[in-house]
This record gives sequence, C-alpha cells and structure tokens, in this order.
Amino acid sequence: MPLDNKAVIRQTACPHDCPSVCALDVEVLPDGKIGKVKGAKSNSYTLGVVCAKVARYSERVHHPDRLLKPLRRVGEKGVGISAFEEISWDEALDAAADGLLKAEEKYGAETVWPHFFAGTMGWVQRDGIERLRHAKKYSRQHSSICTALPDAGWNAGIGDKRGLDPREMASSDLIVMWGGNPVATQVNVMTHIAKARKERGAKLVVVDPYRTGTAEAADIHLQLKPGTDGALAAAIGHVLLRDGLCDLGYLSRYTDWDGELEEHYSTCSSVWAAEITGLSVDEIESFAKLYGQTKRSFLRLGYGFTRSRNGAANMQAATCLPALTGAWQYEGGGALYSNTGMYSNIDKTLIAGLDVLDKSVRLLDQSRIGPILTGDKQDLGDGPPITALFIQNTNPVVVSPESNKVHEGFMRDDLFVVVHEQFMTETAAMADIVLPATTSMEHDDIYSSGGHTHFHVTQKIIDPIGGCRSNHDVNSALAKRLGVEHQGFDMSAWQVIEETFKRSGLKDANQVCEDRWIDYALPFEEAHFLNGFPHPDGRFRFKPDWPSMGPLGHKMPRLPGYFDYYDQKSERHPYRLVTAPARQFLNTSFTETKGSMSREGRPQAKIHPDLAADLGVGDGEMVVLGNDQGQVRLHAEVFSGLQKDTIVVESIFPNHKFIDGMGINALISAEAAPPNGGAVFHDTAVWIKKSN
Ligand SMILES: Nc1nc2c(c(=O)[nH]1)N[C@H]1C(S)=C(S)[C@@H](COP(=O)(O)OP(=O)(O)OC[C@H]3O[C@@H](n4cnc5c(=O)[nH]c(N)nc54)[C@H](O)[C@@H]3O)O[C@H]1N2
Ligand SMILES: Nc1nc2c(c(=O)[nH]1)N[C@H]1C(S)=C(S)[C@@H](COP(=O)(O)OP(=O)(O)OC[C@H]3O[C@@H](n4cnc5c(=O)[nH]c(N)nc54)[C@H](O)[C@@H]3O)O[C@H]1N2
Ligand code: SF4
Ligand SMILES: [Mo]
Repeated sequence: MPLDNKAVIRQTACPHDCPSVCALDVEVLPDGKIGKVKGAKSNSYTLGVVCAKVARYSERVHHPDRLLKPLRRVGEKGVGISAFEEISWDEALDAAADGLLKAEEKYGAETVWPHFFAGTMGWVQRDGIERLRHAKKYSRQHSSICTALPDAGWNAGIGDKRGLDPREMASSDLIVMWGGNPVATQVNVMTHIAKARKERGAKLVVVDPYRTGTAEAADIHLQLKPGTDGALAAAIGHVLLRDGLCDLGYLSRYTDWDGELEEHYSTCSSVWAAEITGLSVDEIESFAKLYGQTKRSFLRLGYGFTRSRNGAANMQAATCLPALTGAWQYEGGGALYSNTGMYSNIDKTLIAGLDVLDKSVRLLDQSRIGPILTGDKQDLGDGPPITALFIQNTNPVVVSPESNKVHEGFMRDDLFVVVHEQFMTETAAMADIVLPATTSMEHDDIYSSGGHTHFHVTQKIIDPIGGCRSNHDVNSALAKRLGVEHQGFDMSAWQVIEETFKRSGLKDANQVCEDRWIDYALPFEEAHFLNGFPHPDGRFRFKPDWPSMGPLGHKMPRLPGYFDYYDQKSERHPYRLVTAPARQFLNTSFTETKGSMSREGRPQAKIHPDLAADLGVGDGEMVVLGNDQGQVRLHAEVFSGLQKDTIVVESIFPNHKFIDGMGINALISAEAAPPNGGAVFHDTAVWIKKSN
C-alpha cells in the first residue's frame, strides 16, 4: 500500500470471536506494518478501550511464525513446520482440489466436510466456505460449539436473539453479570459497568463458580456450583413471588403466566436451592430481594453458564427473572445475551450461497468432530465416512470435545486434510496441504456485533503479508478447480459486500465504510419488547415449546428452573471441572504470541486449599485429572475462590503445553446437549490425584 514516510491511523474492526467487536484505530507505519492499536473513541460502545491482547496486535500480525507460503506435508502428521515443504500457490490449490475430487469420486460429495468456525467473525471471510460447501453438496455443518445452547435457552422464552442495548447500563441501578467474565472475555462491558457505578452508584453482582477478575470487582459474588444456575433462578423467583416483588400486571399482559407456574415456583425455596447450589440461604434471599426491589436491573447473561447439558434450561430460567419483576418496562432494566438477531435484514444469500443450499444433504454436528472422524455410525447416518476435510478459521485438534478421538481421527491415513491458517496450529500440523491466510488487517469484510448494536464495514489497512491469501480468494480459486460456478466466486470480496448491501436495501457500502458502521439500536419500546415478545402470541414463555427447538427438545423440562440433567458428581468422579477462557488468549488465538503466553504461563488446575490439603498437593505441584474420556496432567494452583468440589482450568492452551501432550478437552464429553446440540465445556465430573 503506498505510504509516505509518516505513520497514519487507519480504521477497522476487531475480527476475533468476541462479543465486543471493537472499532479499532490502527497506526500504520511507513514500512507498511501496523503499530499501535487503539479502540475508537468515536464508537459509543468501544469508547476508546480494547483488551490488552489486541493492543499488542502487531505482535500477532507480524509474528515471525506467520505462515507466508503454501506448504505440502512430506513428513509425519502432527510434527509441525519441519514436516512441510514450500510449494507454489498453483501447486497447492491443484493438490487441494485433486485430493477433494478424489475423495468425492470414491465416496460421493458427502465424504468431504468443510469445517469452519469464527476465527474471524467477518461475514464474507467466515461464511464464504458455506457457498463452496453448498455448491458442491459437501456434508453440511451444524455449528453448535459456541452458541447452540445459549441461543436455544434465550430464544425459548424471549423469541429472538436480541435484548437490551448495552449502553443502557448507564441508566441501571443493578447489573448482574451471570455466567460471564467480561474482564477477560469482553472488556468493554466493564467500561459501561464502571460508568453506571460512578454516575449512579449502581451495584454489580456476579454469578460464577469461581472468583474471576469480574467477580473480584463485584459488590456481591454468588459463587455457586457449576450447572446449578437453574435452581438459583427458580429460588429467586420463589422469593419474588412470596414477598410480593413480582409485577402481576406485567406478567398477565406480557407472558404465559398461570397458576401452574405459581404453584411450581412455590416449591423452589431458598433452602432447597442452597442445598443444590452450595450458596447460603441468606445469599439467595438477599440477592433475590435486591433484584426484586430494583426496577432498573440489567441482567448481562454470558455464555459460560450454558456450556452444560442443562445449559439451555439454565439460560431460560434466568430470562424468567425480568419477566417476573417486569424490569423490561424501565430504562436500564431487562436482559442482554446477544444482539446478533438484530442484523437479520442483511441478505446473506450471496455470501453463504443460500441459493444453492440443499437441505437434503447430510448435516454433521461440529462439536462431534471426534466421534465423526472415528466413524460413529449415529453421526454419519447412512452416509459415507469423512475422508476429506477443508478447514478455515478453526483449530479443532485443540478446541473440540473428546480430544483423544479428534486426535485419533486426524491421524487416519485415509483422511485428506487441507487447512487454511495464519499459523502452524496443531490442526494445520495434521494437514496434507496448508494454505497461508491473511488477517483482517489484510482483507475486506463486514462484522455484526453480538455484545452491542453496530454493524461494521472495513477494508484492508495493509497489504497481505508474504504470500497470504484471504478465505474469499482461496474459496474462489478452489471453486474453479472443483468445477463449480456461482456468481460469488467471480467477484472480489468487496464486490460481494457491495452487492449484499444493495440487495439488503442498505446505503452504499463505500459510504458505510467511510462512516465505519451502522448503528442498529432499536427504539426503547422495541428493544424492551413493550410491543410484545417476538413469539407469534407476543408473550414471553415461562413454558417454552422445547420440542420444536431441536431433535433433543423432548428431553427438556416443561417448567422453568432446575434441570438435573448434567454430569453430576459421583463416587468415582467427585469433582466438577470448569474450563473457562483465559484472559490473554482468545480461544486458541494468541497462544502463539509471547506477550500472551508469558502472561498466562502454563495450564493450571485451580483447586481449593482444603482439597489441596486432602490430596497432599502444594501450590505448583502436579496433579492428574481424569474421567471416562481421558486423563490430563498439569500443575495445581491452590486458590480459595471456589467451592471445594469445583476445579477450574483456564483455557484453551495448546495440547503440547500440557505435560503429556494432551490438553484439557480430552476430558470434555462430545455428548450433544438438548434441545439442539452444543458443547458442554463446563460440565465435567472428574477425579483428581496427586502426580509425580
Ligand atoms: N480473553 C478471552 N476472551 C474471549 C474468549 C477467550 O477464550 N479468551 N473467548 C471468546 C468466545 S468464543 C466466547 S463464546 C466468549 C465467552 O465469554 P463468556 O460469556 O464470558 O463465557 P465463558 O467464557 O464460557 O465463561 C464465562 C464464565 O462462566 C463461568 N461459568 C462456567 N460454568 C458456569 C455455571 O455453571 N454457572 C455460572 N453462573 N457460571 C459458569 C466461568 O467460570 C467463566 O468465568 O468469550 C470470547 N472472548
Ligand atoms: N476447554 C474449552 N474449550 C473451548 C472453549 C472453552 O471455553 N473451553 N470455548 C469454545 C468456544 S466458545 C469456541 S467459539 C471455540 C473456538 O474455537 P476456534 O474457532 O478453533 O478458535 P479461534 O482461536 O477463535 O480461531 C481458530 C483459528 O482461526 C484462525 N483464523 C483467524 N482468522 C482467520 C482467517 O481470516 N482465515 C483463516 N483461514 N483462518 C483464520 C486463527 O489463526 C485460529 O488459529 O472453542 C471452544 N473450545
Ligand atoms: S475486547 Fe474483544 S473485540 Fe475488543 S479488541 Fe479485544 S478481542 Fe477484539
Ligand atoms: Mo465462542
């Protein structure tokens, strides 16, 4: 990109899988590299703040280990860069297409599984692989790993994936951060909480099984046992009803409230919930009263408390609370989980090839890649085995449940793998062909924001580094070689964006790019569902139609609250493991940078001092965690901020950072959670032993 000899500030958005989707002001240096990265002050959600890992972003973009050339594996799988030789783009694309075509010839198109996720959240670069998939009738992906459980739980009661504008926290008197840790996972929430505390004296309550950075900052921390949120929510409902803190007028006008529900809540006492959650009766009662007495109460619902077999029920149980008090009627009152449903007027047909989608093609569950690659008949159905994978924006060898099976599957000799990546991840190390990918600084894209209401449009701010190509360019080049045609493959990424905006009746994309974003914030009445909830009858549902929400919906309880279907403690597995995100990583991204790795150090199991004493384990000594899925060895960190039967391992460290080379997801089950699948990363009963 032509530059004079002065640094300039260019504008973009953070592409990572994070609800904050920060608007970024990035310094571009005279040598074409990026310099300092700051949050845009002009964006009323970002407010000039970014997390520490992206403030250090040049470290990742200009990392000496960035993949810069296409590679072919000539050595063993899983070894890393030394097992590969450099090849030209033409050779690499030919070999990739050849491998996919050969697999298809032998077993039919469904033997190929394009596997992707949200390493970049840009719609064009993330979802363009769907166009290739659908055009080729390759096996489809049920993208369940992150949002299937919370989406089901939220939509069950509310009806659409949107909630409060987070900037409304400025008008809240009570903010409840439930099952999320924004100090680590979406720092901007803390900016808005801090404003409400400073300007209105708002209180912050955190519901989390361990003392996170967010819990440390809170006025009240409800340190419950993982998986028991439904019981807590039901007991709060009980107190609200008992003490006359419900808005009965609101309940009858806006919800499906009835006598059966009243009867149901009357059985969910604080004493009952204290037993299940491990909280004291007093903690439950006083929080319930505080919640019931505060009209402007903002529930900020995270993902964490839904990553459990009963996660959808937990989420739905929490969404019942503002319906009980009628908090939705007041500014700063109500709830937010995610706002990604807000952008539904943007037509995705061209981006994702929805015009060539064939729903009769087999749908495979992303979270079950381990069982799928090891030939699970139930997953594969009548279809062929998976013998070819084309992977973009995800690192399944590390992030997916049942890592031992994932590993075994990738090691198969009859599996052909193409990985398009920025780094030699443990997944890339399993590939036959590795293609080097641009970062968001080097390509054009558009981004919706889950944690707020802005839709961003960005163009590249530096030239692609080395020989890197964008996902869009690679998908288009592969499509040609695979003999598929679609308008989207003949356009540049920017043309796809322009055409998408035209079809959606939006302003010209160039203009929006100059403006940086469109703010999709809704008027008060809409955002607060005062014109009705987005169900056909306009009512919030205490009794959701779970069976309509997914193939496992029949397993869900009819009434809101505690669903005791989770990996409960047993004699063999007396502890419950939570694998919450580490602050300096973003999933597996940033595990390659020194700035992040040196701060996180090594994988550690946080264990209660009483448990450490029982085991005879000192701080920094080694322990083994295990269950029916596997065993993992790591160091112990003696930590008082959790219940004695809870263990926390912040994640996601690469497998090779663990003593035996197998990481924490070896312990996580790939069981699909009801009603519609979803991975259960924080729902694992384990045993623990001292190790040598
Ligand atoms: N630094 C950093 N930021 C990230 C990520 C990262 O890995 N690192 N990942 C990104 C992604 S992909 C996502 S989806 C979001 C997720 O962001 P969050 O919404 O914060 O969700 P989680 O990360 O799953 O977990 C958050 C908290 O939930 C708690 N938790 C676990 N089980 C339970 C439970 O049963 N009940 C309750 N009440 N709490 C529970 C955990 O202890 C943890 O503190 O963050 C994004 N941002
Ligand atoms: N134990 C445990 N496991 C978890 C979780 C947990 O809390 N605990 N969280 C789960 C959750 S919520 C999620 S969302 C998943 C996330 O799992 P992943 O999606 O696998 O994680 P990311 O690190 O966000 O992204 C993966 C890769 O995308 C690459 N990438 C980024 N941009 C581009 C691009 O433009 N093109 C290409 N080709 N590649 C790109 C990055 O280099 C990175 O290696 O992990 C899940 N796994
Ligand atoms: S807080 Fe999230 S969106 Fe903002 S810069 Fe950090 S990773 Fe990106
Ligand atoms: Mo996620």
